[in-house]
Amino acid sequence: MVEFKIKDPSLAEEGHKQIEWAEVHMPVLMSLRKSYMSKKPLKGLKISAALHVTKETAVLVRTLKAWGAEVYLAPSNPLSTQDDVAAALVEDGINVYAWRGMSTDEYFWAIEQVALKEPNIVLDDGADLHATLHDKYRNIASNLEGGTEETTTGVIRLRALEREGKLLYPVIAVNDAYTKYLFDNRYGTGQSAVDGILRATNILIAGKVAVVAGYGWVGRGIALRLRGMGARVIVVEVDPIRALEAVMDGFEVTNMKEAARKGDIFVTATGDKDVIRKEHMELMKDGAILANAGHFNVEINIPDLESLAVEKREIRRYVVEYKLKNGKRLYLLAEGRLVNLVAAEGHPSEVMDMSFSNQALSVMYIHQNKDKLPRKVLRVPRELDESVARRKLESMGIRIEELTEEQKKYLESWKV
Ligand code: ARJ
Repeated sequence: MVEFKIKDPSLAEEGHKQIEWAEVHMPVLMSLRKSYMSKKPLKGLKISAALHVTKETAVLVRTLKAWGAEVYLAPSNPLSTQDDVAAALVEDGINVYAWRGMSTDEYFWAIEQVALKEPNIVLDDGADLHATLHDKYRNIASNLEGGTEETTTGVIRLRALEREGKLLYPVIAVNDAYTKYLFDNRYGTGQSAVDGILRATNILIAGKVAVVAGYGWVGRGIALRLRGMGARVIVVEVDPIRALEAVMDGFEVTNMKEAARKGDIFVTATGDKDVIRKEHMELMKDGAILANAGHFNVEINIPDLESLAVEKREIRRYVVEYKLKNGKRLYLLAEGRLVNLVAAEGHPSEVMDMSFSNQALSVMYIHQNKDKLPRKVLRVPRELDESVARRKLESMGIRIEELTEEQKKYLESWKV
């Protein structure tokens, strides 16, 4: 019996078409699915996942099911679920508790549903599921073989758990695989954040002043793509090394107070809270647009925005106009949640292909090495990471060079 709570089961046909479209663009994950399908490496396992319910996530969870697992799926954000995909997954025998526009309480209810299934392995994006297990269901957590974590914010939270000596099972930081952050965080967010801003606003990027807060892999990607479309990009960063890198990459770098006066579009990608707050909002130009690409809706201080506003209305889907006491109008996109997943469809399938191949391989690795892995935050093994890159190149029809025996010897020798 499939358990579910979703928007509308009759959307399944539309969802299946979306999933098929994603499959066409996820050749690595599809080839992995096929390679291991007959062996059923996850047979008898219960897997609970809290991931954005998108067509790409569908390709991942269908792969886990094809490998023999029973899968329970909760969302990773109340506003990112693609309801047609959720319906298709239920039809495919995946237990889904997700619909677009759920409340915060309903969101945590969904997380609890999948936590309470006493899973063997958990997949998470942002660590709300890991945190719930550690906070409320320690018995269930102690019995887990292990878990994975998709994103930077989640890895940071799990490292905090580990530092306090409280991590109850091994977690593979999928985010930290090269074939994840170099592509998903940089080129994935670079494109999908711009996609979200454009679908929400339909503004012209060329000629605008765009302010990007945070020059990690996500911020780098967004700054790069906005510049590519003709924006003059200002980077705001707290880390001196990253700030210097942004300067030498050719961006203007300054603090938020200065940037606030100049920007037409603001995009936060720091992972921290209160990056844009009252004192900045008061300085902004009439018409400034605020968007967030970080995992949580805390980077733009929304209570500050509410307190400054005398009037508020939705002017377009996912665009809320705040009229301030000083007469200026600020526009908040996607309620300050991940603009790429709320106002667009998240990253394109081609990058999720690599991220989710790492997820699938990590799940298999955890199961094969259960009882052997330390209760720590672990990296994706280098061989798996490289195998994803190799399969991706192969799928693109690209050949790479090989070292000769002589070259290998040369690289292994220290002699003059
Ligand atoms: C599922 C997605 C998609 C998508 O890998 C990205 C990451 O690190 C998350 C931060 O919450 C979001 C996740 N992501 C981006 N695009 N997950 N389907 N299409």
